[in-house]
Amino acid sequence: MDVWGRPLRAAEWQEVILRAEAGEFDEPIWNVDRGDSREFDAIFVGGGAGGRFGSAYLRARGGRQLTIDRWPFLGGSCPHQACVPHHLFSEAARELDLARWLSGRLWFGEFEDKRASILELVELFRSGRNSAHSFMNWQSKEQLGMEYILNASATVLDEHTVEVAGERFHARNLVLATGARTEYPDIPGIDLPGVYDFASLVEELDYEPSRCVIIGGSKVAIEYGSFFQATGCPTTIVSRSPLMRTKSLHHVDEDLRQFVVDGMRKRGMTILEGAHPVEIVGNGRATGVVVRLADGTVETLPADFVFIGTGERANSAPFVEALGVEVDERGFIVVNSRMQTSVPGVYAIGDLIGAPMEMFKARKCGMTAARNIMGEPYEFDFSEYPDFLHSTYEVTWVGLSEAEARERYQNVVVIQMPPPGVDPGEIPLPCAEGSMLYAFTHPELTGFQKCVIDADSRRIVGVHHVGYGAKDAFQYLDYLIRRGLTIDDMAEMNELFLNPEHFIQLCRLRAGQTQLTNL
Ligand code: KPC
Ligand code: COM
Repeated sequence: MDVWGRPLRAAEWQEVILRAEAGEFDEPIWNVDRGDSREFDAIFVGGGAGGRFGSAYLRARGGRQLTIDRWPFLGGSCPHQACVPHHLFSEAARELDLARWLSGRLWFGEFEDKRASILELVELFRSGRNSAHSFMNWQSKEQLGMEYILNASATVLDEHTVEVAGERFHARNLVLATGARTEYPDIPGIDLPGVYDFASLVEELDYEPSRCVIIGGSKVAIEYGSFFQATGCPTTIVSRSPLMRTKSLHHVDEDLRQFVVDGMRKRGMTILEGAHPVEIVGNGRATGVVVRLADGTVETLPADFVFIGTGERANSAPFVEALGVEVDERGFIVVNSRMQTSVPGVYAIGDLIGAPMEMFKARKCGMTAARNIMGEPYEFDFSEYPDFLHSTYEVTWVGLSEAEARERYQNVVVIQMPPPGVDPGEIPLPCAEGSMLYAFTHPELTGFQKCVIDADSRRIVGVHHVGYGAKDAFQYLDYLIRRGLTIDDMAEMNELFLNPEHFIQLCRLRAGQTQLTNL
């Protein structure tokens, strides 16, 4: 199907994508300017967030790109299997949490967890996701002027040549952007029906789970587990390391961690830390997971639904084979700060180069590759970044944890809510829009926040938040902290009361001090 020069409306795209997904046609969707004889500056293999943003940026810089994706849409796993469903499920978890705690009070009905269905929400997502897909195609074509080939796999032949449906395309550079997938642990029974990861969950779930065991303690494990539990599906997390204390999550403050993990337990989840999965048992479908607990005893946890949250590995094998690009032990492609691989002219971006598997990194890697390809030396260092996850809360943090700050600075001051030593059940703080109903009914559920300050320089070195509505602020706090934000700058900001993080006003209460003290 050739769409070049033919504007398609979003609704028409939806139709095309639905038909392609239903297997009604398997030819490529060609959006290539056959009349343009210029060489491509880059071919992006993979049109997810990294490939799409890199392509758009390169095009905006006056370059010529070609983006190829095996799916019939651009945007990749984000709108299809990853970020978008995760946020839908996390919002549901948060709504369900409120409905449970306030069951039978105010205008809330008696909470019936039979009405909260994992399957129904998965189906809601599955039937609605195409609207995001079609928008990606429309925007990329009509507004961003990108050239692309969809619904077709690309075979890399050498560092300048890619083959699609028997046709060869040449470019000055290649940008590899094929992402990652769940790494399944090697344990017996892992192939049984009833074992899912975040991708197969949205593609394949066809029954209502009634008891869940999650293997692994990643962000995905915490986020999906909190959702399953909130629907009334009793959920157990089996994790080797303590939750949120893994190498892949840095700068997690211990008090924040405890608030989050205690909160999950308070909502009925079982969290087995230091536990190892031994085997998934079942006949026809999983019926349980055998685990070795921290104390060495072996137990079978019943489950008709097993969810893998152990982390991801790269989709890099074809590139190793075709180009010999250097990879690390999990198959992630090794790049420098310009996204250049070990093979000249070949770049790699996004999840394919490893953690963090976050949107800002994917998109900015794409931009970084594009700028370098277009002749502008540009580096991207993503060793420090604002981070977040969901339980039934939004959990956000940036900068140093309190413990890290104390190792680095002699004179650390902490501003915290609830203040240390105050029983969270005794004061309804922090509270703000999003937690007001808890503040007046369940004060201990309102959240947690901490601001860490180097008292000598007066600079804010870390901020940590559990609650609702503050995530957005952390994008800007990251920027400000990099530029030396102090407690005095914070005291001058104009808060929009009741602001979800109380950092501005709490800093103002102390900023008058020459010698800063805790609050
Ligand atoms: C609702 C309520 O109790 C006021 S919240 C005041 C928080 S702060 O300004 O951060 O001390
Ligand atoms: C967002 C996908 S769902 S992308 O980053 O805009 O390509």
